[in-house]
Amino acid sequence: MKSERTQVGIIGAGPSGLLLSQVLHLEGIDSVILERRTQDYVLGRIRAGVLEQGLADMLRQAGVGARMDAEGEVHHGFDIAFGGGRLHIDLAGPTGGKTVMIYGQTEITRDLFAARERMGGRIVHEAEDVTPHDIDGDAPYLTFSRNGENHRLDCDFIAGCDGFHGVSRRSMPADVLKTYEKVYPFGWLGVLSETPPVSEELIYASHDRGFALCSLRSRVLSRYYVQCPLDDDVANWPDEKFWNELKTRLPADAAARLVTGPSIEKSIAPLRSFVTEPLRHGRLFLAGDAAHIVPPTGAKGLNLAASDIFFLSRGLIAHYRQDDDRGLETYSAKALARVWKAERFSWSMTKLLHVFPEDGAFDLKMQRAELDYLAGSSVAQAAMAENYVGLPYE
Ligand code: RFL
Ligand code: PHB
Repeated sequence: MKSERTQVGIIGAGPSGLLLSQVLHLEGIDSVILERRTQDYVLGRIRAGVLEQGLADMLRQAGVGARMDAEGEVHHGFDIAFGGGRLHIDLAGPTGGKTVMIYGQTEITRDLFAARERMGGRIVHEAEDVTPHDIDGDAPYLTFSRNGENHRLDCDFIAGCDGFHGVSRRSMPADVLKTYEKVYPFGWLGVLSETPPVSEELIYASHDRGFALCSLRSRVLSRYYVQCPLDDDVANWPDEKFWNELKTRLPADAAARLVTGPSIEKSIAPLRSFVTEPLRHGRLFLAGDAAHIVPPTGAKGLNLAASDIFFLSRGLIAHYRQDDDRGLETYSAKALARVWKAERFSWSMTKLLHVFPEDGAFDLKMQRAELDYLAGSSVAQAAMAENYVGLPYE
């Protein structure tokens, strides 16, 4: 058994784990990341694209904001299309100038990997059977195997940043955890294509055939989604069929302008709301998708991972710098307070814009009344903008 020691053992090299490791490093705190996959695999996942200002600021402070600021796009609003018309939601006006940044999670991850490498950060890829031990005691450790060899990593704390299917959450005693979950009866079929985006800003479209979203990564890279049945398969969606379905669900002017092309990525993501409480047991802390999932409609998943890392890193820094454990003790409550508000927003956006197979005539009238109310109320639009740009970190 090969042994080593670090201050914070991090499971998972997604955005949560990488950002935590980077922030801690800048404060002189040592960490090791154990990741199950290869770097290429992690970078091949196409996920989030909308960053709140809080996340963008964290990346800048962590020294990984330069490419985002050069290549990302600042968006001041987005459109909601319904009933043949379009409603513009202004973000900056009602929020004192707050905006969102359009920059792909893949690029954030790439920037963080590069920074960690430059600064000599230790990331163990293809770490198998990662297992936390003695999280209740003062000397926790992780075991894993790599290339058939067994390893042990001793640490002061363990950060579970290993996503929804990771091992961290399962390592907490079952009688300590309480989970809350809602699974939606549909998924999102996403397509990435090297075509100019149909619109400068995002369009969220509510249509009788189901929801559709026009998003982008750059002026030459578009990201589109359509709501699809939960048990659907990408094999059922040749490009031609996808583009036709998307056009049907978009307002006529956008459909007419849409530039189509071969898809370079196509995948289906199920929609789920999920929260586990608490986020800490002993010396194991959960952060990001390991602890909570939101349906992507509110664009909050990655942003919640960032606020978790903000609270957790502050707690760890105060522990090592000032011998002050209050931040670690309040981590779970502080992070969860923000998580639940984003859960509410993501759930309400999902309810507002999707076709729910079980909905009757009354539910459809309620959904339409909600959209009409939003269209006629600057107060409702301001509330949507306030949530979309992201609620404060404290
Ligand atoms: P991740 O990204 O899942 O990373 C977890 C890492 O842990 C590794 N791992 C393990 N390593 C070692 N041992 C184990 N046993 C392990 N098990 C897992 C995994 O290989 C992986 O590398 O979680 P993290 O870091 O918490 O980041 C969360 C975000 O990825 C996620 O919340 C967002 O992508 C959600 N999301 C969006 N969020 C936004 O804020 N804005 C958006 O616009 C947005 N759009 C989206 C999204 C998610 C989507 N999908 C596919 C779920 C759009 C989509 C389609
Ligand atoms: C994306 O660009 O992938 C994206 C944008 C907005 C969302 C969800 C996903 O609400």
